[in-house]
Amino acid sequence: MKELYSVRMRAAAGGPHEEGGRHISGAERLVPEGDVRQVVGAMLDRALNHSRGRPDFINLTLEALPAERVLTVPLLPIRTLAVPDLVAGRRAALNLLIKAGVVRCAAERALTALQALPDSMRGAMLLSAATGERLDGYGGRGVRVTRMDIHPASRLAVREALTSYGLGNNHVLEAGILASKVVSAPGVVAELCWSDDPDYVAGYVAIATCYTRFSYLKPYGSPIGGRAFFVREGTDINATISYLQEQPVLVVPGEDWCVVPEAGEARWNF
Ligand code: PML
Ligand code: MG
Repeated sequence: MKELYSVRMRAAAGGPHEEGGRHISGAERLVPEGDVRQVVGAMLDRALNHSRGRPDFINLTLEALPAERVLTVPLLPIRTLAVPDLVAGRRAALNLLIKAGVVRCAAERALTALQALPDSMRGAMLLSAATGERLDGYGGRGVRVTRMDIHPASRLAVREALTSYGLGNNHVLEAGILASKVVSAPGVVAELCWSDDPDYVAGYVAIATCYTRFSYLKPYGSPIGGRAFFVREGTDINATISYLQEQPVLVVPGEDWCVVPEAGEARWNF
């Protein structure tokens, strides 16, 4: 691969994000030149037909990146935990975060902070894994993870694997790619996310070894979702933020990558 293009889209209603517009949709791809035209078209369609509303501001950015700047990181295995409702989902997510090394009060603070958001953020909150204190200075915008994608040679096979488990929607693949980059960032212990799309109630916890989906993490119809990244004490926050926001990353499934078949709560012993 000679060169890759970072293609980024963000859409808002009521003006640009930076002038207080409401976030509608965002997308990230890292593709060879031959795919740029199709990817831009698909992003535009997506921005204009979103369940969060009709945008009146769309920013599309294209940036050529030399292949030698691009890092590869492993795609996390993806498993699903079927939970009966939101309360069970959040309890299981909390327990998994604690198992991963996030201190209970920090995990609880993150859940409270995500629930209390007045509206969705374009990016994520960076929180201390020890205390839950907010560490980034990006306010309502949050830290936006950019310049990542699945390796073009693996996209089709991974999509097919996900589709065979009923996970062929854009949410799972895109979130799996983003989370794989996030947990490869210096100092990041875990990520917690639930969707801002009103009709999508699933969410996940990602740690260094796995992406665990929970079938319910938010109420149906809610347009408020978000992401929290938990960072180890003593981490150089600026280095972490710059990796997340700037380092181009291609995610590659290893030989043992898989979609773990759905498991019941008892099996995972949460
Ligand atoms: C989003 O697409 O809005 C966030 C993704 C949430 C969960 C994705 C999944 O089903 O694994
Ligand atoms: Mg969304």
